Amino acid sequence: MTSPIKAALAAGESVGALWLGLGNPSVAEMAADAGPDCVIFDAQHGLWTRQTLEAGIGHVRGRVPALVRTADNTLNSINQALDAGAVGVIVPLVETAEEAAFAVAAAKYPPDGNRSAGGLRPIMNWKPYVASANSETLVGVMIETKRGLENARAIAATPGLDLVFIGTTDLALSLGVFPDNGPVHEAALMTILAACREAGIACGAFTGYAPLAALRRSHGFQMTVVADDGSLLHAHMKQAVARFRPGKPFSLAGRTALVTGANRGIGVHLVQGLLDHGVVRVYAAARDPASVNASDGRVVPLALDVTSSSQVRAAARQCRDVDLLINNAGVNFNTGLLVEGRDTYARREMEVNYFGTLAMTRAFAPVLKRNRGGILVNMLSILARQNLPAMGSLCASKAAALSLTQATRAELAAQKTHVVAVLPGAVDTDMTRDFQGPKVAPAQVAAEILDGLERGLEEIYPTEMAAGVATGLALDPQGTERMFQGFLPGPAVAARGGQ
Ligand code: 3PY
Ligand code: MG
Repeated sequence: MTSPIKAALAAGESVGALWLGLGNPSVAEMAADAGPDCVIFDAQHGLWTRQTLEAGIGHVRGRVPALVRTADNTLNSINQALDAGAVGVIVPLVETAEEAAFAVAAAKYPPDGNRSAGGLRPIMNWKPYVASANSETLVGVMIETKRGLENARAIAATPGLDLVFIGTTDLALSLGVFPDNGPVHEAALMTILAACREAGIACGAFTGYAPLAALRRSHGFQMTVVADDGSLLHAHMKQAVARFRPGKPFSLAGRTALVTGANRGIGVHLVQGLLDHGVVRVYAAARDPASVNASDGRVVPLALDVTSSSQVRAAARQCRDVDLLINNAGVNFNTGLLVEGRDTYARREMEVNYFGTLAMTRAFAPVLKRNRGGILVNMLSILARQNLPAMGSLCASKAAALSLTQATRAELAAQKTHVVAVLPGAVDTDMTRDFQGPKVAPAQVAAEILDGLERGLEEIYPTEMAAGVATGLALDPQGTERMFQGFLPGPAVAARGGQ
């Protein structure tokens, strides 16, 4: 038995653990497949039985080092974890040097300690196992109480101890600073870290998610937890349910809508869809109102360039009955950010997609307020959430507009305006002429948008592509970014634009 974890910690390296509490051996196998430095089976708060722990460790053994956070500081708990094949134990709630010495002794065979001989896995490889177990088994104790903190130096100096692992949540509870933690908690962590440094042993801290684990690593904590199975599953389940669950349903019938960019692309179909849903009027805005199809008497063509503040103000004065504003006008020059001589394109995209949306929002917020809050819809793109470098500046402008949408939702909540972000994938319009991948007909996208509006969604992801990317971003944001990086063509595609 070798313990690369013990060696790594002794060499001053940092390790990131996956924490397993669900008690499911198959989840342990998935955790090992993810390739962490080690996995920690939580036998204190986790759902492991002796049988499932034995099976779980069997699934990961030989691939990833398995540690067990024991149920408690007893001979039995520590022995059973090691008998199951763990390369080390982390013993909870240790408060004194005597308790730490008890844990060390329980993890070592005589004459060094009082571990009892037995267990299927040790016996399978009996003589070599016993010969190396005492020196290679990692023994860690958890400091996670005020009393443990007070005794940190004595605990860390316990002979045979390899690691102090801080139970950050219990420590916060014990110090009376849960859940905000703050400076008292931070100082306690640093005190324990310093005690471990003085004693020449490793110090770890429970973190629970990767960015915090990386931060703690930078502080010198050598063992952190990058994720735990229960929280991962629960968080993803919750957000999946929330994404699908409708909000307060809205009826489109009887509304007065204003759609910008109404003469082409999705805009044309939004206007038609709204008419089909029974709106009483649609102001169909375009820079050239003659280009708008006004064959239905409810369509009112409106001359509007969203980058012209005077035209935007005039529209808000004229269209005082609007209770559904769809900021659909947009421009895409299909250009990478660093393409020589394309600076004006990036500015133009910001002007239309971001500042145009902002101007319309400002001008129409009072109109919507007068009309019982109404609905404000911003046509963004899934590329607002993930940059596609081939059209890098378009994505930056859409990301800015998404951020604007979030702020708007908060600012207009008091006047009961329902603010919606629409984030479609590739739609078959003039703007995507150069895009070779699968594109969805704008009529279908418009129908998907109107369905989402009626269901009261705050974020609508039309097209299967957008739904897939949104899921990829939730599950694996870095993998999604790398995938999009791969779509960058050699020479920049020809520039095209249009509002
Ligand atoms: C704590 O934070 O208290 C722990 O024991 C980690 O699970
Ligand atoms: Mg704890």
